[in-house]
Amino acid sequence: MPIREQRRAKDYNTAETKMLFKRPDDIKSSEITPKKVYLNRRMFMRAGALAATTATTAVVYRKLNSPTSADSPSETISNVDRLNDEEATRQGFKVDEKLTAREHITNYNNFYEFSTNKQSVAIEASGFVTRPWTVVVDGLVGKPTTFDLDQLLAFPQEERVYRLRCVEAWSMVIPWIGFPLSKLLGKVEPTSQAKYVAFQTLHDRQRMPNQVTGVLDWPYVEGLRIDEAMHPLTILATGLYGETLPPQNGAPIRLVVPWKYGFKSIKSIVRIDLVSEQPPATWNLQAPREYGFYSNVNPDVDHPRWSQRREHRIGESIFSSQRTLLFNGYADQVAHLYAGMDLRRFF
Ligand SMILES: Nc1nc2c(c(=O)[nH]1)N[C@H]1C(S)=C(S)[C@@H](COP(=O)(O)O)O[C@H]1N2
Ligand SMILES: [Mo]
Repeated sequence: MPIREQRRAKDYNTAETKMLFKRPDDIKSSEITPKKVYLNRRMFMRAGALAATTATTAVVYRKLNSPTSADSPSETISNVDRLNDEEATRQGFKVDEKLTAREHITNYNNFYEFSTNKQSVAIEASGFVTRPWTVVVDGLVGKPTTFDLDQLLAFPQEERVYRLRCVEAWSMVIPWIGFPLSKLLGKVEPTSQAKYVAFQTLHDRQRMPNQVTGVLDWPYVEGLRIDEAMHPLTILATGLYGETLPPQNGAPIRLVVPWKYGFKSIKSIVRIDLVSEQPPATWNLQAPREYGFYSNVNPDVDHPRWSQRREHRIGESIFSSQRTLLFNGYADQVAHLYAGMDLRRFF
């Protein structure tokens, strides 16, 4: 048996398979990839823009015969609140666009703690153990609290269908499950000095093997202004396609801020601090000229090395692209947060 097959078989045998939740009714089973299906092809190759190595805007695809991606066992999520479509669309909670297939969402990932190769993240992360897990919420709050996973899953879970726009000019449409970050912050009672929220990913070289490299400063950190953090579109995601998050998508809990470039949506969070000053953010520290703290999706602000005017929707024809929208299409909901700010200066 090839070594990778062995490893996957082992991971499946030891992983939890407890059925926690039920799949939402409105997701057709045909859209859901059966568990334990391995893709026999490499899906997409794109120059690693974030890796700061290559900077081509050409999208290059290759088909290979060797299996390069894996799916991981996950649990179904039940008791998911769903708004009626009209209200959900008005609030930006549900975009009326074709969902990206689950196999793409779970096999084309940026998660540098496991690999800088998008097609390898799923395999490298497949044995990632996410129970027990705690998120410490601390800092300028009245009630510092450590939440375990069951407490986080006890927040009423909602479905959100959001666009995800990576700074590398590709995008997806993802049906997340999660809950507003504002609900969590409400529990800890931020003080009036709290102006920003700082987030931290797990730092554990044993469990996140690529943290032995210096490709980024670990742990991965991110931040939001408090009004951004409290915005109803900002969620902590616990699942996608009706099931708990696969490791490669940031299990067991990650941030999703749909009007910002994907790197703001920090994965596998263990710590959230309410702070008074703008907190550090990994890609901003890495290359401040290229990745701003705000990083709102903006087709008019080019990356220094490529245009942000258009994006390739993963799963669509390899030759197709579409216009990128200001605030990733969420301007009606969020533009007011930046009234009076020069969007070119605060990029
Ligand atoms: N901890 C951590 N969070 C991360 C990243 C990462 O490398 N490490 N990559 C970011 C980037 S660049 C993107 S585009 C999204 C990708 O999320 P997805 O793999 O679920 O699509 O995760 C973001 N969150
Ligand atoms: Mo990204």
